[in-house]
Amino acid sequence: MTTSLNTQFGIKGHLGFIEDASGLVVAKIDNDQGSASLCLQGAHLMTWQPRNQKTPVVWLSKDAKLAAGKSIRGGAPVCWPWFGAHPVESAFPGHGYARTVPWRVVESGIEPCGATRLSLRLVASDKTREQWPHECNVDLTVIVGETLRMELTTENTGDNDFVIGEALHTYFQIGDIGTVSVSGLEGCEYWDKVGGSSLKRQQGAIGFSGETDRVYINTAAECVIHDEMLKRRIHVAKSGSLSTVVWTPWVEKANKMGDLGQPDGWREMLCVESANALDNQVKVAAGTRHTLIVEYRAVSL
Ligand code: TA6
Repeated sequence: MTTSLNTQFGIKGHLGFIEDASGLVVAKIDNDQGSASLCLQGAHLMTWQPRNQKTPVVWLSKDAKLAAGKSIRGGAPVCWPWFGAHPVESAFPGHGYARTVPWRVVESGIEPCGATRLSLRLVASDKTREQWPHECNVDLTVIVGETLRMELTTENTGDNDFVIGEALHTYFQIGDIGTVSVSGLEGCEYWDKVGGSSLKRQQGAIGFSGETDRVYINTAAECVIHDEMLKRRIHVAKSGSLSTVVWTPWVEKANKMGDLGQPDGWREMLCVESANALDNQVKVAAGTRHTLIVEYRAVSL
């Protein structure tokens, strides 16, 4: 499997494919601007570290395991075609099925700036159609360099409009959750999912002292993670997205989840997710396409 992938899409000095012990295929990207890894199942970017950073920018749990049909803890999970629990079918997987099914490589190349480009398409099946009966193409393009750009495109190739929820549910590596803050969402309304669900408005920058699980709505704003310990800022720019989800599980939920790297791996991660969720779900009219784009940049202080 990887031989044909390397023949067709491999790029010397940029991109190669390996088979993991789990049997899943992983794309390894390594160029003079940065490195990344991406599991073809779920088009799941797992790691990213630009050359100008001593510490990875995208976090992957020490407990992360690759297994067929299972989500991977960390990286940038693709949540699609719904965000959170399915609105009707409680048996359907949380955050949709896209991150646990096969995707196939459709293109690779080198950008004019020298970054590595890789594009994948979700492989529809009887199983996926049981959960999502609409004809569509779902593509993810990642561009790995000094910045990380990801483009998630939904093309409605059917005759009927449909509505999706989606997110690039990215885990960022931080020094310690107690010494970071997030700016950019000041004044935005958000659904606070801790202890029920209530609509609130953000006052000032976001600091963390407990479980935080918020869906900020109606915002296209760029966010910045200010990290005192790692002496850097991480810029989270986006387009085609009107929701931003900010999440840290804190200690109790982290211990229940059990896969964030014991004893306190949860302290070194923070999710800032670019999404279209809740009030911001997207109608994709028949014959049209919608793209959610993120671009991450780490700046040392
Ligand atoms: O985006 C935040 C969130 O919805 C949290 O409520 C938590 O469930 C997190 O996603 C992780 O979800 P997962 O399905 O990946 O375990």
